[in-house]
Amino acid sequence: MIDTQIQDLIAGEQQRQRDGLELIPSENYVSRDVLNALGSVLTNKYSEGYPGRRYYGGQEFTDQIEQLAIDRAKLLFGADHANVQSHSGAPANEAVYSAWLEPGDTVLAMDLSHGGHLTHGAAVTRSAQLYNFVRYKMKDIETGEIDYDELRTLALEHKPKIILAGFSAYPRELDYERFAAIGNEVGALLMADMAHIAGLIAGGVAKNPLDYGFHVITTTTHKTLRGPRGGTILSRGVVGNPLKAPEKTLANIPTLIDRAVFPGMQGGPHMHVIAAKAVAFEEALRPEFKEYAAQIVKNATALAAAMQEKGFHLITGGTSNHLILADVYRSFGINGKEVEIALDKIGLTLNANSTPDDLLPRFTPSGIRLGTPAITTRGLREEHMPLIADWMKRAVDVRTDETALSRLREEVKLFVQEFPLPSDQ
Ligand code: DSN
Repeated sequence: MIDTQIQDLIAGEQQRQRDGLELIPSENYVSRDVLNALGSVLTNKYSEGYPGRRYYGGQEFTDQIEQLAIDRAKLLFGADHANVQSHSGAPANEAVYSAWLEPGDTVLAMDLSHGGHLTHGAAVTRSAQLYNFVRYKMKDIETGEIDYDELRTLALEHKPKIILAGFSAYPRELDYERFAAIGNEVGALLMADMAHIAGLIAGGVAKNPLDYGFHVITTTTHKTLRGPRGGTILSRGVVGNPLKAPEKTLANIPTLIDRAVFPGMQGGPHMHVIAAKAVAFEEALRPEFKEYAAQIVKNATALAAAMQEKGFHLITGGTSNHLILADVYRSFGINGKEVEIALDKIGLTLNANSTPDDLLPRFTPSGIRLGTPAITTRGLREEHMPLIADWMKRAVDVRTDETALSRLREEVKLFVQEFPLPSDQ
């Protein structure tokens, strides 16, 4: 590389990834094949439209690549249709809103501090200016059970056009049948944002909302699914010609979504990313991905138990998926940002996170959020989880002592050398 400034910074990030343990639950380490597709000449190509229906010439190979990505995504999630052009999770959610809603329509979605996502109607988003978001919550944060009675009452009162299940900070499984029964009662489109758990669904260790009557699922491809940074929208319905506007019916959802993505929101698809998605979908179809997904959950369960032994108070009392939320303010009287900073110094990366109805400010909230997808990719197993919980607690205890933190950092660095990144293997 001639641009040594950028080369050195990339090398620095690579070394940071090697020397630490990535505990942010939405991150992962991709394979060398995914990286190769991302760094390919496909980045040079414009391909507006969809396979077989493009506005530019020279699509002999790109058509085949996008069709492979579509076919593999459909197979992986048992969907009738896949749109693999969505640039990421936030635009995927916006595309579904714009495919189905008129301005002013209502969406019933999970409250942000109870685990929902910014794009599920936070006031700062563009969607919240266009549509009316009503929020449901957990009934009991000690168990994580959603208040389904409240959800039904809200649905009957507000008649939402979309009921949205899904989250970015919720450690339990949802009862999709309850959602579907309520959605069908009020005639709402059932949408699940499964960005966090897509890999668990693909690996057969989490329920697939499409099996329970949901119409649409949105996802990112870079979290548990272990692909490139990007989005995908899966749906049930009849796949029509995306160049012609269909009637707004549930059956036409696939075509409505395709039109909402292009030409509704996006221009040329990022074909190098679509190729990398195809690679990741193929990897996720392999039998060993099932073992990977199961190990993510085993590791999270073991880490949650080990953290509880060290005095961390866990929201919902534990985890059923890849993700753990701890109330460190309640546990140790310090905010999540202080813990995030102390752990960063020893090479454990996670993020401060609001707890349900948190009284502390969003930037210095009461909680931390962590998970096991990336460390599982690296080869860590249940027996290593007590070590991580121990480092976490020791870093909290010595958080103002830079020398003690440096010693812990050396311990972490030595340990991780046994677990190379997939791109180094
Ligand atoms: N930023 C992602 C996460 O960390 O959950 C969601 O968009």
